[in-house]
Amino acid sequence: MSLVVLGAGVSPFVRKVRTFLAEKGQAYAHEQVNPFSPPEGWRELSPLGKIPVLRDGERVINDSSVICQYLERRFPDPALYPRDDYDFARALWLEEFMDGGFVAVSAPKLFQALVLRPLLAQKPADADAEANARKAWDEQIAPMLDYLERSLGGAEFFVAGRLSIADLAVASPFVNARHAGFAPARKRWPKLRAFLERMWARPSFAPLIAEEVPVFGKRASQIAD
Ligand SMILES: N[C@@H](CCC(=O)N[C@@H](CS)C(=O)NCC(=O)O)C(=O)O
Repeated sequence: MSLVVLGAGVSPFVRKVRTFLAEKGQAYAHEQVNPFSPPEGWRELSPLGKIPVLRDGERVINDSSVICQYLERRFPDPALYPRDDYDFARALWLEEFMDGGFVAVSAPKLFQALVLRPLLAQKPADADAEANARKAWDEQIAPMLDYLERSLGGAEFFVAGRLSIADLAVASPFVNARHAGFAPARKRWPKLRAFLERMWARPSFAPLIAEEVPVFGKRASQIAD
């Protein structure tokens, strides 16, 4: 297989690349790599030590955003970046909003605190971690959800009425929030919640989520409507 995605499947960035490849209809191999306990020689493939890495034959590409742009040029159909200049910029911005904004808060305060650390320690999250996560959701994340709700409006997709990198970049990190027991409440963010459910049901997302749930997704049943 000439395309290989390296990185733990539960990473929102790895998931972004895998759903991107699935939406392109491209077959690939996936190799689990834990960036905190990497295989020998990992830094030669990933100079910053991060996942994902894409191998395309002898070529090595780093960073999920760079990888997706590479894949777009390598496999132009179906296009997953808008053609119009402004739409293109909006799609890139939404990707950055999620990667640099949403993930920067939700990864440490929700997923790592409530799912990863308890898994590694083999004991449930303590009351402080629960309270910190709730506070982060209410104070830091809720305004981001308001922004996403407004940006989506009544549309099916975030940009230009069709699936793009923006939709994959938004839907992927919310899977980790879901694993941690958080999703936008239907009452306050109805459009965003319905969008996420549509995206997670797509053939690009559904099998990946199904793979992850038995290990990481036990708290998802706590999600209120
Ligand atoms: N901008 C990078 C971010 C990748 C990233 O932060 N990955 C995390 C896992 S979700 C990682 O590899 N962390 C290990 C580390 O920072 O040492 C991308 O989009 O690929």
